[in-house]
Amino acid sequence: MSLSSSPLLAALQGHAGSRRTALLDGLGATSFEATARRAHQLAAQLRAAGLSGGRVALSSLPDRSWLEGFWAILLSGGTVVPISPLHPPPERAQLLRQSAARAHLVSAGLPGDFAQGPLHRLVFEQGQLLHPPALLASEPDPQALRARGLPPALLLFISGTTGRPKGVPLSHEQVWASVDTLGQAWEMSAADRLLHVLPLHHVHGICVALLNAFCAGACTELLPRYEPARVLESLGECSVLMSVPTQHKRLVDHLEQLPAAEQAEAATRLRQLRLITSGSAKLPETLGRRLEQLSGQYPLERYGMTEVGIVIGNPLHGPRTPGSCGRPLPGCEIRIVDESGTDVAPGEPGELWIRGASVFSGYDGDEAATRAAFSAGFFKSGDTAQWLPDGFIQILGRTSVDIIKSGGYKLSAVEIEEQLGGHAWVHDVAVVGLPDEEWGERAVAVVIATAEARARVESDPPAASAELREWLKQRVAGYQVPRAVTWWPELPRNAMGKVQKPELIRLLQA
Ligand code: MLC
Ligand code: AMP
Repeated sequence: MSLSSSPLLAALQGHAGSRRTALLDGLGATSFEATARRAHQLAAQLRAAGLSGGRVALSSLPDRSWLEGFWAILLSGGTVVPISPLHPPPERAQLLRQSAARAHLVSAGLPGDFAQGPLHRLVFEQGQLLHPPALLASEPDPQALRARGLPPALLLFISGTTGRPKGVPLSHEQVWASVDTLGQAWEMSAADRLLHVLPLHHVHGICVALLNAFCAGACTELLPRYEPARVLESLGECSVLMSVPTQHKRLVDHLEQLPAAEQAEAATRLRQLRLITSGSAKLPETLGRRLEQLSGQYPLERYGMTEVGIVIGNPLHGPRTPGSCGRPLPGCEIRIVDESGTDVAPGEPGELWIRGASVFSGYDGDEAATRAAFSAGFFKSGDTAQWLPDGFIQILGRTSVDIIKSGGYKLSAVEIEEQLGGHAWVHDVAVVGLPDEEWGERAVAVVIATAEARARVESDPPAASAELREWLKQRVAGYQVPRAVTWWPELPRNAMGKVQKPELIRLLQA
């Protein structure tokens, strides 16, 4: 496939002639026409700098610059590697190294010292590179690039069951399959305005929300951070709101404590929304009902994964099933199987397997992980699920205790343990997820102090916990820092010496 036959680029270009507002953010309103013009201009500058093809890291605040940079990298034949400003410098550096990005495209909206390091840094604003870059030395041969075909559109990083994040490359067709399926299922159109409240380094914020709205010709209002009062202010003019359950909870909590008159006014705004969706984590039915009470609709819950896009969803029209993430979306094949790979009967738990046009082809440079992730052409999700009546599906949990879903972010217990293991006071550590009303699950670290640190830790355990959390925050994004750190003399282990995490979870909840 070539640039000219990319369905994703065609869809981005679809409304390029329109002067209607495409993006609304702290910088003001930007039309589809201006967004396209800036993206093409920036792409020309990237090509002139020798960046035709290859991986380019992109960092921006959640504003229009993000989409301009994304589109420009695609137009120049490259792969976008979103690197979030939420990641502190050491984590950014690690992701940049692992991605093998050739350059780092950084929005001028970020601080001047952002992305300092060995990588070629290109600062841009309004579709222009601010300092014309020197030609990159290692420009790939254009003919070789053509022969290899179009590289992936996106490279996203996710936490896994090992100590290192996995790279998930998604081709132009895979991204488009995901965006297009949802656009149709949710009838997204130029008449819509999406309130965008999600981070732009994951599938939910990028594909489900931003690209979905933009490619449909809808206007997107981007909020810099999630604040319920600010969300309510914007709702009056919006038709679609997409959130993770933690955000829905914050909104409902906020609304329910407002004085009656204000609450009624806020509920009126919520009721103007034609669509409220929920995903990235299980929506508790009680929360869904509270939101329904206020908004007049039970949120449309859908299920997805970085590796597969969104593949299961409740209907836009007709009854939604609380507690279920819906039915397979058009073009997505779902199986729920037992340990031998045999389909289970409705009501029986099994692992959810997925096949479809939006499913990725394999982890970046990790053949072993790729082989382990597929069976009979299906991607093995690692989620346990069951069929309900009428072809609906219910997600029951994860098959691995080492994956924690906190506020919609996937956290790897092993990654966090390895990080914490680098602190001088930590002799041993186990991280587990506990059920939590606000976060869905909250990560808790149980630490055994080294002999040298024991006296200090025992003299003031809360202070020691705070210090360890603060130390970790310098190394990983705040959302990966366990909500609690507790000090124990030992961890429950089996005869082989392996930490018994289910037992640890039981002890922590006792
Ligand atoms: C923030 N914190 C978290 C956290 N988010 N801790 C645990 N889990 C999280 N998810 C920490 C902060 O670092 C801070 O730590 C404290 O909690 C309070 O922060 P806050 O300011 O209240 O949080 P906020 O910045 O408002 O973030 C909350 C949130 C955010 C819900 C808006 O977590 C979020 O954007 N979640 C969405 C994640 C997402 O998009 N996932 C999609 C993956 S794709 P301290 O120590 O300073 O107190 C996918 C596929 C699919 O899953 O199906 O969609
Ligand atoms: P990520 O790797 O960040 O893309 O997260 C994907 C994971 O989010 C899935 O494997 C599920 O565990 C979880 N998830 C997404 N949507 C839902 C949902 N509606 N209900 C339960 N879990 C969900």
